[in-house]
Formats: sequence, C-alpha cells, structure tokens
Amino acid sequence: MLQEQEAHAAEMERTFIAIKPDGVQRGLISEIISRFERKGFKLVAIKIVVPSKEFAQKHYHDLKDRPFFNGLCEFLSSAPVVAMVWEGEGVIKYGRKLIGATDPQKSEPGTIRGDLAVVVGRNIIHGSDGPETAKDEINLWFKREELMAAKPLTSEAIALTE
Ligand code: IDP
Ligand code: MG
Repeated sequence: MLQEQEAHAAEMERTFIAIKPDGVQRGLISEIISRFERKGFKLVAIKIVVPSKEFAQKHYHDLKDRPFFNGLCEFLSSAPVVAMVWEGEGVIKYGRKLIGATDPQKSEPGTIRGDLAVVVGRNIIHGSDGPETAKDEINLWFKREELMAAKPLTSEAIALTE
C-alpha cells in the first residue's frame, strides 16, 4: 500500500500549504480549504498542530537574517496551525496565485490575502514557493504515511452493495 502511495506521489505535483494562527483564530479554515478544493486541487494530508519555535525556525530558515524572523517564528509557534498538502497539476505555482502577494496591501482582490488580510505580519496563509521548497516543507511537516493518494475510486469501490 505504501509503495503504491509513493509511486503515485512520484508522478504528482504537491505543495505545502499552512493556515497560520491568525487564519485559524479568525475562523477562515473552511474558507481557505474551499478555495483550493473548488479549484480542483486534491487534499492529500491535513492536521492541526502547534509547532515549537525551533520547528518554526526550521520552516522559515531561509529568512533567518531578516529583521522580522524572530517575531515571525514566535507567531507561527504561538497557537494552532492547519498544515496541509495539496496535489494537482501546477498546484505549486497556482497555489501561490490563489494565495496572492506576500503583502496583503499588494495582493489582488480575489486572492486569499487580497480578500481576507490587511498586513504582511498577519497574512493568514503560507504556501511553498517552488518545487524544492515544496518537497522540503512536505517532508518537514508530514511523515510519508500521513500522505494519501488522491486517486479516484473505482466504480466497484463506490458501489452501494457490499
Ligand atoms: P510568503 O509567505 O509570501 O512566501 P516570505 O517572503 O517567504 O513570503 O515571508 C514569509 C512570511 O514572513 C510572510 O508570509 C509574512 O508573514 C512574513 N513577512 C514577510 N515580510 C515581512 C515584513 O516585511 N514584515 C513582517 N513580516 C513579514
Ligand atoms: Mg515564502
């Protein structure tokens, strides 16, 4: 079964998406999930976690020299985060499009940050910015066995008879 999942994962594009503590506390989980779901992307992993500060520092290691790094890691580790993996053709790049620009003041209306956030330090969502970071972030947040293959069920599998 695990082998089947891995063969599937090898050919499918996946990205890591997280609803940050502000998005969770503002009750935006279903709104955000629904935007990815309606687009046609498949949810292959999801969990709610409070990351440690060390974990947040690992997640944002690329930004360690930026002045906002400490505050950003404090914030990410302050309350529950919804961590997800989404799958689909072009999901890494298009996921970033759905999310909008880093600064919500510059995000277009119609994007998640454009519609739902105001300031850069509270921009409610994270999305991997490329294939390498997607792979690293998925591996950092999830174990292999937590990732489901988003394969359609066969007609036998969904038949009403047993
Ligand atoms: P991204 O989330 O759009 O990929 P990054 O540049 O990777 O943006 O920055 C990671 C996170 O750091 C942002 O989502 C935002 O929450 C925070 N951040 C980025 N720039 C600033 C800033 O100038 N001040 C405060 N926080 C910032
Ligand atoms: Mg980033």
